[in-house]
Amino acid sequence: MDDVLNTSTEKSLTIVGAGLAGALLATLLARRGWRIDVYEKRGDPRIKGYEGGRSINLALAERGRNALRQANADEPVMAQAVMMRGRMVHFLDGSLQLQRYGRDDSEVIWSVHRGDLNITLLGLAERAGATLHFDRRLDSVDFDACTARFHDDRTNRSHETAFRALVGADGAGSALRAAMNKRSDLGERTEFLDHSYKELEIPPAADGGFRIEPNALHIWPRGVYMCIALPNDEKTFTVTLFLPNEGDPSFATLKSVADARALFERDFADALPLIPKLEEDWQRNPPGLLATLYLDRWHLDGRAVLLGDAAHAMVPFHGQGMNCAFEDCVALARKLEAADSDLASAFAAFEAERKPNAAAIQQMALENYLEMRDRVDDPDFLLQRELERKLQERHPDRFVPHYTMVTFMLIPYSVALERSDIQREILVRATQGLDSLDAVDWQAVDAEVLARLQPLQDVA
Ligand code: FAD
Ligand code: 8RB
Repeated sequence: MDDVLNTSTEKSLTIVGAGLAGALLATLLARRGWRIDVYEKRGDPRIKGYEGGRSINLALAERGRNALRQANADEPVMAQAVMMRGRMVHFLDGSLQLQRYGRDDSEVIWSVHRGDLNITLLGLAERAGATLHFDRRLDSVDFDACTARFHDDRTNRSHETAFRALVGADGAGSALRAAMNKRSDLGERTEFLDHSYKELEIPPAADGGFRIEPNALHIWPRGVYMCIALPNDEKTFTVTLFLPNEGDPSFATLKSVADARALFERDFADALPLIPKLEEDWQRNPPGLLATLYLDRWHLDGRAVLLGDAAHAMVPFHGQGMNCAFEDCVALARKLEAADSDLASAFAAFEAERKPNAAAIQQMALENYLEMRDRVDDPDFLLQRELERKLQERHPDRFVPHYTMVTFMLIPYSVALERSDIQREILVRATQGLDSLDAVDWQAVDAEVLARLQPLQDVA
């Protein structure tokens, strides 16, 4: 055995997965005096370079930044982040429209490089005192003996380790979840979306600059499908095409790269000349699957708990998977502090707090796909957005736009969902049959806001 823990009450935990949540949680807990071991199946990205080496970026929003601040990670991460002020909508005729996410540049999201972010967090975790074990893939768990077996895929050797409790931060395909399920049914259910995605790249311009507006999240909404592009600090953009699996056009009908090129010529004409390696990019990977993972239970008494994608993988359309995983880390660290040494009650309290919120953002992520691909160029939708802004001005403490509650505030996702549903009803009713805000019945709308939306207090 690699090492043996001699007490069962010591503040110690074994984290599986040194991805985004695993590295952040290790930092938060090690700083509070916990003995933390982290096991990661891949090699150390600080030595080998991040897997794949391609620029894959993520949108970081306020929930994620708030968690990073608690680990003193916000500053190093923000140093390389690219600001995205809003959606840059690319219409079929080539015209553009920037739809701001917030009121001003204090309400923006940030594009960050996944590899750099992970490397920053690993450095902080180590400096805080956590021990990182790379090339250690969780293989099996003996929950009676409290030992876990890890495999080194390079040497093909196994290593057994004793643990007090395991935290599963090992992503959507979690091996810990599989081990827990064997022991006791977690009520797992995966719902695949009938759409998948392909990643493509826009390289820098000839002069080394960005080829399109850097400070935006670009969207090419095309009804049933769409493309998006996020900027990287090395002046590239990662483009993602989201497309149905079946029907026309779909991944099933795009049988060759020539078919893919033809689709881009027809539907994404302004993007096509920006993607010189369309063919190579297209052929590199099969389409990526998109799914929502639901579990009835996230923990096995005081011996194991899941968080992040391992507990609640979601579709990407709200850009909140990482942000939510980071929020999980803060919540779990708090519950562990509060419950002192009683891990079972800390895990139970964590699950009780986070499960409804995870379910809420999972639902909102599914809903935002329709908005992004089909609504952002719709006159009714744009009028509702205009009214949303007006009502925010009229009732700043009560009427807060949906996107703002999810992206720029720390209120529970479940509260954001509940209030968004009410607000959508108000917006739809008040603009029904109108093509401008001139004829809005302000008295009626104001009365409905006052009656149905209590003042909102942010937890921040
Ligand atoms: P991960 O970051 O996936 O980390 C899991 C870690 O566990 C990995 O390091 C993995 O190697 C390791 N591991 C796996 N199995 C084992 C094992 N058996 N033993 C040991 N280690 C193991 N979210 C956003 O908020 N905004 C975005 O814009 C955004 N964009 C995304 C773009 C893409 C292309 C993808 C795929 C996801 C995106 N997400 C985004 C979602 C986000 O990446 C995830 O929600 C987030 O990474 C979850 O963190 P995690 O730590 O739970 O899992
Ligand atoms: N996973 C994002 C948003 C919301 C943007 C808006 C949407 C790509 C895979 Cl699809 C998507 C958003 O409403 O205007 N904020 O951040 C990130 C998104 O996709 C990421 C890059 C992505 N995630 C598998 C692919």
